[in-house]
Amino acid sequence: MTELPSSLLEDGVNTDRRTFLTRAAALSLVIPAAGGALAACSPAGQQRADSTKAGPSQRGAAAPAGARQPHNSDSRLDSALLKPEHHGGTSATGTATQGAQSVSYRRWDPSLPAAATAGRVQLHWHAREVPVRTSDYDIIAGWTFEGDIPGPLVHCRVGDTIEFTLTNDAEVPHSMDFHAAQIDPKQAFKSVPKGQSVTFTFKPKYAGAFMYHCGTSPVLMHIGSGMFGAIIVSPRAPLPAAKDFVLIQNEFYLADAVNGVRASDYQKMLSTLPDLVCFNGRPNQYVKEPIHVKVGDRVRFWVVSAGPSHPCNFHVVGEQFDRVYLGAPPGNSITGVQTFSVPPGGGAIYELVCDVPGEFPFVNHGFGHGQKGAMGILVVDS
Ligand SMILES: [Cu+2]
Repeated sequence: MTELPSSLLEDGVNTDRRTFLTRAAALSLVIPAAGGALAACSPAGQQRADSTKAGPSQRGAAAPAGARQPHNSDSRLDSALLKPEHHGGTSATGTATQGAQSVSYRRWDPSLPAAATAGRVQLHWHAREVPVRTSDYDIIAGWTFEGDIPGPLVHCRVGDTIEFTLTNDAEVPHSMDFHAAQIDPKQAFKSVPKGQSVTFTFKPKYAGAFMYHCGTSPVLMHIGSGMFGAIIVSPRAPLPAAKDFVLIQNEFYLADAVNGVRASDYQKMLSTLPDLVCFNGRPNQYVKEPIHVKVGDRVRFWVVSAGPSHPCNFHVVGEQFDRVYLGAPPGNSITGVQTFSVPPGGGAIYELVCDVPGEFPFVNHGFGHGQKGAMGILVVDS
């Protein structure tokens, strides 16, 4: 077993890479869970648990005069979740905490699926509030597209027609904002209440790795609770053959567990000090189950930082990027890159050629965030 470079180790101790990373993840996860068990027995914990029963009329109550009001393109549907009496300002709404114990862990496949070939992509997604298991330790009260965090991966080509419908199954109003679209946001990205739908069509003008997210105000709360994903737009002329992977970084800001579920906490989101930072919604998932390629492969990472607030300073230990596309590929590239940052709400494409076998950690080189789960391992088999 190869060793983790000393720069990634505690005090330079020779610790097995995966053991160390897994242990580091466990330390940050187990302790809050224990705190949550205590909170669940306390009056405060009880109040939080009971708050999931609040009805729509309570959530829609008017704010006191003079209170700062969030708003978006349809401010009548803003989520009134910021007041402590409404779910403690957390994502523990509606069905987000129901049936949590039966939710199993699933590795999020980072492989880029083949692009749609018909020139037309029809998507009908549902906004759903459901528990999502992100590790052995945590079940998160998720606000989701299609029941997972991140939402479904979309792969199309420049000029394809994307016909999109969002139906809201959830208690809270939700919406969809595709960064790959050029469209009137007031119409297309409007919030829809439970049981209603919004439909719009667009043609991606540029290739790239684009974020999508719920745009309902406060956007911080909706992205932070899990409503984000990626649409990968390939150029019409194919890029060089490669093993293509998608990494979507996000932060989780979590309250202590109540009945085994951790809700996303809006006040913590405002502090911008996350509990977890993940690639594809699960901390350290590609440390536990690495990505495998072969010597000689060209590897292309399509990286999106969903935030809601932090960049991804993407780096592969023991490698250099032959090319980083800052904008639409195949143009806009720089060569010989060690680390390059993706801003929250942005995307970039990283290419490397695997010249030698080995285990190559890919990390957020902002290690305060890498250590919270934004790490994985690329195994290059001979
Ligand atoms: Cu939403």
